[in-house]
Amino acid sequence: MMRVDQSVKEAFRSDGAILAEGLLTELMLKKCKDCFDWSVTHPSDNAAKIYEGTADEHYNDISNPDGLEIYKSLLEEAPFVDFLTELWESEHIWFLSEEIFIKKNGRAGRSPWHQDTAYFPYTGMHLANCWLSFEYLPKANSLEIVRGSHLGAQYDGSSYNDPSNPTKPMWDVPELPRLPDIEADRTVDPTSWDVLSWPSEPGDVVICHSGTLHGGAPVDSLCPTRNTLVLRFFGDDTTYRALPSVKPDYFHDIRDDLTATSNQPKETGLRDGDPFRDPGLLQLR
Ligand SMILES: O=C(O)CCC(=O)C(=O)O
Repeated sequence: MMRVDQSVKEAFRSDGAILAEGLLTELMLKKCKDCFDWSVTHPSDNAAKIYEGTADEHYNDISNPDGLEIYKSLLEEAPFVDFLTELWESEHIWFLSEEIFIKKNGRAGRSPWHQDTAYFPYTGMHLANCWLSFEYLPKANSLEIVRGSHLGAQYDGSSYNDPSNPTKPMWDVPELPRLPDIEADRTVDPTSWDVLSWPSEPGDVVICHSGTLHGGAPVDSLCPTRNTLVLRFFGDDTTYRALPSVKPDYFHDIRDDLTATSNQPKETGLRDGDPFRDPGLLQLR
């Protein structure tokens, strides 16, 4: 396994993203692919075509309750838990859920810039998306991350339903500022945002803090297909932060998927600032 030295820990803490090169052996990558294929052939109620009917249409599924045992077996063998334990120096590690993205035919454009912490009711330093694809991805087709953005403002989410309006607010409440139009800014000045991204080989894993502004990863004629598995984890330094109580303009309410993410403190017992814990979530360490 790649060594998690101080510079890697520091890079994750301050930049909010690292590339774990070669984290997965060929065998482990195959096991990840088997899980991914299971997800493709067993769509959950959350499965959706994002931007359906547009040139940017692509497939997504998240948090399949029937997949928990399958992903649990993978995570007991795969190096993610060991890696994150060292990266965060966290005593405990939990799994939040899996997500898959399929972009194909060289057509689907960018995933909009967003922070996952606008969709999930938690915050803290120990949040990670392990983002891995089963194809070689040039830098131009890889996930992009605004350096250090997990330490900055919490924006509203993207409603993810209009590719021509990527900052369309999901909650539209005064306490959450609308997402900045990062692509418009970059069109005017490509250096306006400090963006990290890496080309990646199968077996490499982009690990980003779930609160970073991240997006991009389009497919095009040079890189026509991307099959991506995202595994989300959290550690000790994670606290509950209630989402707005209004209904989101989003294709489903992620709070419905996870018992701990209910926004009803009287049901979960969780209040803002409480450690984000729930017996229903899979503890891996
Ligand atoms: O792969 C993508 O297109 C988006 C990934 C993403 O937003 C995430 O991992 O949270």
